[in-house]
Amino acid sequence: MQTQVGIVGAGPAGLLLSHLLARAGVASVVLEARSRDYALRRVRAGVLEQASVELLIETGLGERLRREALVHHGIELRFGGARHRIALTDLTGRSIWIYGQQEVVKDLIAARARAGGEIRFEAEAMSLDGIDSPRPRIRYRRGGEERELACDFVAGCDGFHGVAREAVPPSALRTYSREYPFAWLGILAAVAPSTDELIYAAHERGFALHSLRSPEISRLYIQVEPDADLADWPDDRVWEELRIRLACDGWTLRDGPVLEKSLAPMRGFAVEPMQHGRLFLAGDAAHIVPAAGAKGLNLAIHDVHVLARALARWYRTGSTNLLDGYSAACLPRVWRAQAFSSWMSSMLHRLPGSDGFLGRLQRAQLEEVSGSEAAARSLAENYVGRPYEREAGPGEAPPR
Ligand code: FAS
Ligand code: PHB
Repeated sequence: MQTQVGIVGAGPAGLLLSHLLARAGVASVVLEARSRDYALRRVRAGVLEQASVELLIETGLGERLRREALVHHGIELRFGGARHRIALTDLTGRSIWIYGQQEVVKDLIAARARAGGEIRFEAEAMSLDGIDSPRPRIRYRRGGEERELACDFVAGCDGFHGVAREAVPPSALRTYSREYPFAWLGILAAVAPSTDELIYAAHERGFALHSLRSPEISRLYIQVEPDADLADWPDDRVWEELRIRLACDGWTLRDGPVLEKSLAPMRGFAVEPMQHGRLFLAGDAAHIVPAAGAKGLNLAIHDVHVLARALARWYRTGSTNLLDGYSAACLPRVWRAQAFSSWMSSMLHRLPGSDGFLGRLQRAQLEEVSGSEAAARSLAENYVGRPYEREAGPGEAPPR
């Protein structure tokens, strides 16, 4: 089988890349190891930066997002039993949108289907060959058969545990990683959220986050040990821990049936460069950030925005300048998100030393960001995300 761009992974990165390429008249085939049902049901991100939403709306993916997403203009930091609002929009003029990653994936799969796009589910990529040649090939297994997809370029959008990154000779990649000494236990619950804005709580028993998906569905997280076992966390224990860590006067946490429960290790990871020969890595295949900054999905969207424009330029003009500059165009945003997510994680989580000197530093940091407009604005600017560096392409809106 052949195509122009072979895409490994039907997560938000791979699907959005296929969509953006199709809009530029570039053909692609997406290979996804898991089933369509799995891709549609996997619960992950929930916060979209303004630039992510603008790109989705601008490229024809806004119909349901506009109708169902919740626009938020602030978040709350909760510590010492008190509430501290960070007025995101007042401080930056920009907002965030609450719209589940599942919904983004659902919209993308529907849009690809409407456009006759090719997504092959239950097609696991086994290896990439010839990524240093003008005609790389993806060997994959589907229906018990070995098959091959030949293409001009390969986009590795197969997440942290994918095969694409492994195809790059280790000598050609620098890897940066950091394991955080905690994990997140997340639940999706069929109960109306007990808050109108996200609550990030720092508590002596550990971090907690009250997020949401809709007026009927809540999404909540607690910090647990890196080696925690879900079997030790029955629903009522999770709710009890959430009640304690989110407690403050005049506020009550509503609980309800738990629809989904999962554990996520927290790590920081990045590779440089994000490309090798005709292989380009995007999203979690190239970088992982701890979830406290709500940046992972947003970085994936920015990566494929840059990559789609670079590939479209190559097919239109033969110029490789944007392709050659792909990593340089993505890495500053990646490292800014790493720094912000690390800072949020260190300020809000219970860490070794939080009973001592470090704990006092964490509290001073929380008081600084809640008491100083300049510090609050810095948090807000990073949280809502900066506008994209953009050039006006044919038929595109002028730069913001
Ligand atoms: P993904 O991992 O989503 O997709 C990769 C796809 O590749 C998968 O479907 C996989 O099955 C497929 N694949 C893997 N190997 C393959 C192979 N060999 N062949 C074919 N297919 C293969 N980010 C935010 O911005 N905001 C948040 O609020 C947020 N919350 C999060 C909460 C949790 C608990 C977690 C774990 C992450 C969160 N993130 C958040 C980050 C998350 O959204 C990721 O950044 C996002 O899923 C990245 O998307 P992709 O790069 O497309 O990778
Ligand atoms: C979520 O809604 O899943 C979510 C929100 C904010 C985060 C992480 C996850 O920082």
